[in-house]
Amino acid sequence: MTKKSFIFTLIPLAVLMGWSSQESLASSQVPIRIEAESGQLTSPMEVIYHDNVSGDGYIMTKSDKRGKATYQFHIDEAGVYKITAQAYAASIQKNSFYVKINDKPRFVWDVDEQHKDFWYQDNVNNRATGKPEKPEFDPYFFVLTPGEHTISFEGREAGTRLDYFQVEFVKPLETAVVEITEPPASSVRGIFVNLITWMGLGILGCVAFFMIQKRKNVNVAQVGDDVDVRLTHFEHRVNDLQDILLSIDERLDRRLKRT
Ligand SMILES: [Ca+2]
Ligand SMILES: [Ca+2]
Repeated sequence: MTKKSFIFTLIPLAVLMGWSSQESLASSQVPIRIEAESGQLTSPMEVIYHDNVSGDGYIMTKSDKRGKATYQFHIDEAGVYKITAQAYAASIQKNSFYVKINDKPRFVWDVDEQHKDFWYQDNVNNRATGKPEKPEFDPYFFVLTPGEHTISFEGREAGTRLDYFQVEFVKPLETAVVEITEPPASSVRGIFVNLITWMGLGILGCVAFFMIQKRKNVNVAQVGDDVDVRLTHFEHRVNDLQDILLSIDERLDRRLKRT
């Protein structure tokens, strides 16, 4: 793997691991705000018009795991981004969407159910291996390159409402690469700890190897001793048998002489 590909492998990995560094937005980076009702909708995701929401409309699906709203947006600068959204969760059974960014696998966004029954702006999270009340990645950070991008909100729990969302710049990609690929000073200590750990394991391995070899030698000696003992017993029995045969022979001789 080349250094470059290694770096670009690390970036999404770090993002998936929930890299959670928070920095203020650069002044040149204005969040891209998109009204939910402006998307390309697939039924039963639908627009509900209401005076008290942004743009006088929001979206929701009336059937679980059905319907979709898709949006395109343009990014000028490569970087790490997140999404904030104005959403409404009526209950814990009505507080989630599937979110899909470009061609990445879709993930579950759990709207904070603690703020149910009123509109609430929060970071879009990614439940992943977490729980609805404690998503694994919150906020969910991801990398975008300059150009056109697609995001879709798919129906998961009917009744979950989305008024608008914002794609927000977090930090430049170069900064993320440097931070991810250049270990901080504290990591040097980690390297030494790992080195000592591996040396310790190596020593333990050598000790275990020599103990096994020694045990093998002991086993050979024990087998040898055992063979010697058995040979001795065998010799004794042969001698006994020989004595018996000689005894029989003598008796026969004596009998024959009598006859
Ligand atoms: Ca839920
Ligand atoms: Ca709206």
